[in-house]
Amino acid sequence: MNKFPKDFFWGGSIAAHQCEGAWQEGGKGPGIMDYCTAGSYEVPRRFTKEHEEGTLYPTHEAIDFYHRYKEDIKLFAKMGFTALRISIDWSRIFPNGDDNQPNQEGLDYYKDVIQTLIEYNIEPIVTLFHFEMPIHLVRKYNSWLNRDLINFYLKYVKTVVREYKGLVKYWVTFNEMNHIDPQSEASDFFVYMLAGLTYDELPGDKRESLATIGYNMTLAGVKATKLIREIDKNNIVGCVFGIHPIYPRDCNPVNVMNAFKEMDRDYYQIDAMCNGKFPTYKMKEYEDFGIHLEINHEDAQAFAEGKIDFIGLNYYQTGVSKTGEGNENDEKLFGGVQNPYLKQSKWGWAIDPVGMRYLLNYTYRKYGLPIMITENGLGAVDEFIDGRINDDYRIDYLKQHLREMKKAILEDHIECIGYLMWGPIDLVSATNGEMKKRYGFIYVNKYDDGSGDLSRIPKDSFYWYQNIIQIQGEE
Ligand code: BGP
Repeated sequence: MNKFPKDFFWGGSIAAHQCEGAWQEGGKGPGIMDYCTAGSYEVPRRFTKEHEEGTLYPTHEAIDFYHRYKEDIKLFAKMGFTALRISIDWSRIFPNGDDNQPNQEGLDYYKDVIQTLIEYNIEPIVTLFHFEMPIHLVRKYNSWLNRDLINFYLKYVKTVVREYKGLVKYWVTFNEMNHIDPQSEASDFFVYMLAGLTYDELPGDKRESLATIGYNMTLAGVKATKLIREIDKNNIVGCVFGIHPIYPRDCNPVNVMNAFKEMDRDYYQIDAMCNGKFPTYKMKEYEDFGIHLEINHEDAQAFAEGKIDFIGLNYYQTGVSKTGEGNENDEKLFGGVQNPYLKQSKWGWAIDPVGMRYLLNYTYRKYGLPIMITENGLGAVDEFIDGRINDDYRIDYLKQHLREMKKAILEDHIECIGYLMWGPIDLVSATNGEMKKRYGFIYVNKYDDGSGDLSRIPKDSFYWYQNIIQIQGEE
């Protein structure tokens, strides 16, 4: 018996701003991602407060999921998906964020998406914040630096969770808020994705600003968790973290320790959400930097009452510790220095299937909570040859990751409840803002110069995944 568990979720993950388009339709307000320029591996995308005509293509049109979701969901169903993780764009529900009334058209749109999924027996797993928020909340209130944001977020959460009561059971409060950390040099990219601000725009002491944003988002997360369960006790609430495990560069104990600390930095919010308390070690670390955050009685209670039910992990790569002895001249990559044992994707991401097993073990043994792989996939350049997209490299990547995940479940007894492949349909890359980097089982005829008729074409991996789901991953 070499199958995945019977009720295991098989599916994929997408995010509103990367696929919907229709940025000014259906009563939607301008969101932070509507102000990102297109970019590429060579030219990083920029974030602009003003509308720069012609440079903002990616999220404005994306792959037009807004109008084509029925066709796309039908294709997911054809592959046999039992779950799809979508996100709700906050700015479709409250166009400015501080509006008195929600936008009914936005609520109706997502209701129809959700109902379509249910018709095909696909469990909707709904993320409430995947780098999407009304830009007005940044301009008028200074984003998550202001505690008022927590109340605006909770109002939005209450509205949608009530609206979809009985339809949606699995909720995710935030996607990858862990990328804000005062200890690391946060890139413009993550500060913008999470708070709509560039690093330079952070006021005063940068570390203090980052700590405040991280704290306020975590607090919003635990408060939302409690609220979602109060609205319906059958709701199951999680939070998604993007973690790439960090390996030590060698067995020098100093380097091993450094690697551990670098990796563990990504866990303080998971600690807060699983242990019922904002971690004391984090507060003390802040104090070491001269940062004083106040946890009042009400906050402490919110942490105690807002523990999550499952952990979502986005896994793409591992890194090698950037710090440590003998590390001075190494090339710096996204995840640290280059690992000589691993190949990399065209975008420099280390391909490491065993790293996924390691991450599952590490996280499960810390908290004992069910884990869902909420993102994993390979960004690659796909080509049509003789009317067909042969993406064996993607099949190979996914196959190897599934094998390691299976070992984690069947041999290590980790409670992993689902595998949601990232970008089951080609969509706009979050980091680079380009279409060239494709993840999908389904090709979308859309290119970075704006051309393409948006038609959808199954790649070879489409049929491979269809079979894997059918045989429950048995090999
Ligand atoms: C994760 C994000 C996703 C997705 C993915 C791949 O961090 O949650 O939104 O984009 O990374 O990244 P990219 O699209 O840049 O290749």
